[in-house]
Order: sequence, then structure tokens, then C-alpha cells
Amino acid sequence: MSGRPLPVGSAPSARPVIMGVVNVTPDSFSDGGEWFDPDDAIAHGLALWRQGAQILDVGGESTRPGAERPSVSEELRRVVPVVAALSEAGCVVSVDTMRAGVAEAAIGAGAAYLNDVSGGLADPAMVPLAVESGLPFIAMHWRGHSADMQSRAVYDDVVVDVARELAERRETLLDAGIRSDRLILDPGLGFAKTGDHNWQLLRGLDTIVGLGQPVLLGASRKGFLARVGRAAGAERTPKERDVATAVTSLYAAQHGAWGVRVHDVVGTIDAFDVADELAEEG
Ligand code: PMM
Repeated sequence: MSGRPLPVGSAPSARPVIMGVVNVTPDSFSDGGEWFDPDDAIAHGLALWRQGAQILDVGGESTRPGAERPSVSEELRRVVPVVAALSEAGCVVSVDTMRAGVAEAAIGAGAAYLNDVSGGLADPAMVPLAVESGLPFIAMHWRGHSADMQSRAVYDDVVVDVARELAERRETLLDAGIRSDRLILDPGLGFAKTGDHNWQLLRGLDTIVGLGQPVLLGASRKGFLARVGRAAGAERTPKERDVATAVTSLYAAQHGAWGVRVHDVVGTIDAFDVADELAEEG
């Protein structure tokens, strides 16, 4: 990447950036309801920051398959006070939203990153806002809203198709005025993807990284990690997926990911610490 470095907290530069998840939602699959109260969400974000997260990703809309969308006013009510308090406390905050109005309010409250799981496709006002703000824009691979996205999980070759669709999205975003050194791509694990698709995308991560943009990976606690190695009926609960997540994050690190979006920051750092120690000479 060229140009100014992206604004993140300090970290050994060879490691991916750790983005800690702060879901202010009643219904996220991974931690639904736990941090729904803004004060709890703020406390949780501060804890993740102290643990070593370099970006805190604050979202007010659950994107689990089949989820209903909150109203704009409800999303604003959830997100803005949390972004404001965490930014005020000196954290680097990203806002996880598909709505330009929410992104704009979050920027006003101090957000330093825009994370749009639709890559700007859900709201036509998002890309102009991203251009005007000059903030780093995370564009995830997306084929439609959560209510029916799994019906769009149809690919000839998921790695080839996702890489092509991300490359097309990048062209559109760069043409619209987003700077290349402000654009982060994400293959969107679990979004219009089956478990098999997620595994194939991980195996093909080099192709996504090979697009030449920084790549963020969001595997944390997702359903495909529940089932790996387990018999039907013995799947891991979301919180039991943190070790599998940390292994996946380390794999992403070793394949050149720019960042990982995780719920468990401590376990992620442990995994990176072990890998760094093993890589020491002598
Ligand atoms: N996954 C979720 C929400 N936001 N953003 C990006 N960029 N990438 C992801 O994979 C992603 C995301 C869903 O997970 P959650 O409900 O645990 O937040």
C-alpha cells in the first residue's frame, strides 16, 4: 500500500490489525444481546481496547442470515453514543453499517473507519460519503440483505467468483473517488456463503490477497467453525468457537491478511505471540 498509513493503534507491523467486535444488537448470532445496553457496549469496547484491539468495530444491525433490519432511528440510537464514547476515550473506532446516515452520524461522533458489509451497494449515498470523508472504507463481498442472502450462495467457483466480484467492486469504488490506499476488501465469510464456501475461500485466501488491496477477514465465531471436527448435535456454541477462530486468524496472518475482525482479542494475540516466538531465529 502507498500513501498515509491507515490509522490503527500500535502493533508489531508484521501482524494483522486486530479489530475487536462491539455489537450493540439484541440479536447477533455471536453475542446477541450481551452488549445491547450502550453502557455495557462501551465498557466492553474499552476492555477489548485494553486487551490490545487496534480498531473497535461498532455495529447496530445484526446481519445473521434471516435477520430483520432495525429502523434508521433505532440503529442511530444504538451506535452513535457508543462510537462517541469510545472515540472520546481515544480508541480507533470503525462503524459497521450499510446506511450512509448512520455512517455520517458516526463520523460526527469520531469514527475513523467505515465498515460496510454491502461494500456500498445497499445505500447509494454511502460511497459519496466515504469519498467526501476520506476515511478508510472496508468493502465486503455482498450479494444481498440477510433476509434472503443464503439463496444467493450459488457459485461456479467461489474463490474465482468472489475475487472477480471484489475486483469489479474495487473498480467502481476507485472510479467514484475512493483512494486506493483507503480501500480494504473483505471476502465476507458467511454472507451468501455456505460453510463449504467459507472453507474454500480460506483455502483460496492467497487469491483474494493477490488482488493487491489490504484484506480484512471476519471468521470469528461463524457457523462453519461450529461444525469442524464435530458430529451433528455436538457443534460448538458461538463462545466455544474462539480457539477455532484464533487458529483461523493465525492462518489469515500467515497468508497476508491486513486485519482480522474478532470477538476474542486475547486469544487472537496469544496465537500471534506463539507464531512470532516460533519464527524467532535460534
Ligand atoms: N461479519 C459480521 C458483521 N460485520 N464486517 C466485515 N467487514 N466482515 C465480516 O465478516 C463481518 C462484518 C457478522 O458477524 P457478527 O454478527 O459477529 O458481528
